[in-house]
Amino acid sequence: MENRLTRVAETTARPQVLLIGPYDPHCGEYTFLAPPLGVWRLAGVLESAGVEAKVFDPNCCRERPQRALERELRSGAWDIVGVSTTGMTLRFDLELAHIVRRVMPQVFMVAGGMEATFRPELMFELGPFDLIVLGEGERPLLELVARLRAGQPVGGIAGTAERDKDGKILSIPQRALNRAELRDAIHSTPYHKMPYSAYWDRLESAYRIGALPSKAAREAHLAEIRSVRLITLNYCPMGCTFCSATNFLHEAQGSVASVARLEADECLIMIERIVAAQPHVRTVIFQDDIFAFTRDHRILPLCEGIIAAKQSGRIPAHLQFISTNRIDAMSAERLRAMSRAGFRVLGFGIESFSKNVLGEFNKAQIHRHIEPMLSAALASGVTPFLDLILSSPRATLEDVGETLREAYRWLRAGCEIGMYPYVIPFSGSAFARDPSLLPQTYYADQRVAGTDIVWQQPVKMLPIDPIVTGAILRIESSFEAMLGEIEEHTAHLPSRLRSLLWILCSLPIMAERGHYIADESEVWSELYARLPMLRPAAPIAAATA
Ligand code: B12
Ligand code: SF4
Repeated sequence: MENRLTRVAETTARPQVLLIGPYDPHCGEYTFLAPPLGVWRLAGVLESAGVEAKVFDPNCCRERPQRALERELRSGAWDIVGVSTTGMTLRFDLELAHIVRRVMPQVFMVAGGMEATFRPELMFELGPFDLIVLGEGERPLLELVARLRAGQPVGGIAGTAERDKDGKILSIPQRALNRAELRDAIHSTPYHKMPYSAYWDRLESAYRIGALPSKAAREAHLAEIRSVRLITLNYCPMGCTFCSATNFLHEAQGSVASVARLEADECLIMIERIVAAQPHVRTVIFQDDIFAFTRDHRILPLCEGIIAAKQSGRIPAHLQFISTNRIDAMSAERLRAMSRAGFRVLGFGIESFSKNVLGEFNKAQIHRHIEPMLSAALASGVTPFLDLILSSPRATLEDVGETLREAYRWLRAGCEIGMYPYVIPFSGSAFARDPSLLPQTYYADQRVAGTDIVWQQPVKMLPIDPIVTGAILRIESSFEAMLGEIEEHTAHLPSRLRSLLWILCSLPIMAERGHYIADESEVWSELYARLPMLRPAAPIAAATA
């Protein structure tokens, strides 16, 4: 095969780049999907540099994404096709990559994103790529395009991994974008082109909005659905042991990267741009891994700025906000300011109510802040959204029970909760790199449709204690069976209801082992209260394992 990397590229005055977002055929099922921000930001940056760049979004096509992609490929004279990857979507991302190679055998193909950064060798092994981009794609892509324009060879670019003719992989680090570069990249995001309304339409019909009982409930759902995502931070330095995002920029740089983020006035400029580009937006979601730090000089001026912008009519008074936060960075003063500015939901990566498990996750310091800050948030009219992981490699059954009991308590108090049964060993996380946890890692055979490629991907990290693992797996299979039944009767089940279902399914299994979590009939009533259409069909198979 001709090596497209070392070949001297033909001079291309105006290179055309097609960027494909991560592909999840089950989109909308687990979470609110949205246009893929990473590739849209890259497209914006390329366009600002005079490059023709287009995003292909496989999660939002009118026809089968495979067919739509073929059509897109044949409709342009593409010089570079880039494929975005995440661990969860890799087999689907690869399916699209192989379609690209079949339709355009000569096109220069690049992979980027989370999974490509942490596993460049796997990308070369499973995918038809010429080059892997490590970390932020802006600089490497601009350099690649510059080389194409100048007719120069495309090897040796900082922030890429390439394979030599003997198959050896050479990774060339790049430093993370600095504050000014990050700001310019975020400012280039073409919000006016992003098909948010297509996503909203789909989500609204998935949630059968019109069928909701009261106008207030409908409005609440619409506010959540008609949201636009904004990222103002490059990464989170917290170093949680299960998290890959925290190591993403270090991996690409080969050393510890510096944190960079927008200032309060720059955030306001972006909010105004979003409102101008997507006038029907009801909620802006700050998708930063961590929105407020413990020593944070931005949060109060930003809230003041939002309030002033609302008063002067620069942004709509009804605009709401959601952000993901460190619970140990919250204070009564900050919560009040955020509530006044229109922050309606605050996400907190609590992960566990057990101090032992939090220690294992490298976030023991948040434990003492959970109770007072959740109470304060609820008191100030903000809904906390908690992400929880029921088990950890070293969890005991008592740890699992504590998290389930507390989750139920906080759900009833008004929190929203997203629950996952076990740690997913994402490439790049400290857990996934810990050899002592290899025996706890379970793999699944993954197949790439349309090819005969099969590989084993780590999908679960289960507790060392076999009794805990047994319980967690039984809870999981009971949950899946019940969810299947319930979703036959009703529309998509949002995470707040899924959490109740997890709790319900855990009751008999935990009780068998001497752990009381909650009263079963009471949990059913909570579920009916949130899903009235379920009542006539009850009892859906009892919560037995
Ligand atoms: C926002 C977000 C979401 C949103 C929206 C996603 C979207 N459509 O934009 C929602 C809520 C829908 C979501 C869902 C999920 N997410 Co999410 N999400 C994020 C989050 C917080 C930010 C992503 C983002 O927009 N970053 C900002 C952009 C600018 O960065 P970027 O995408 O990384 O892109 C840059 C580079 O990666 C690179 N790049 C990216 N693609 C490409 C392609 C090419 C060709 C090139 C050259 C470069 C390149 O250049 C870009 C610009 O610098 C990340 C955490 C994080 N910090 O990244 C998790 C994260 C990506 N999500 C994750 C997960 C697990 C999920 C879910 C599976 C959760 C679930 N259990 O349901 C689902 C999967 C949905 C799906 N189909 O992909 C994991 C992925 C882990 C992994 N290693 O694979 C992450 C890393 C969080 C974590 N550490 O656990 N997510
Ligand atoms: S706080 Fe969130 S983003 Fe930061 S390291 Fe922990 S899990 Fe990752």
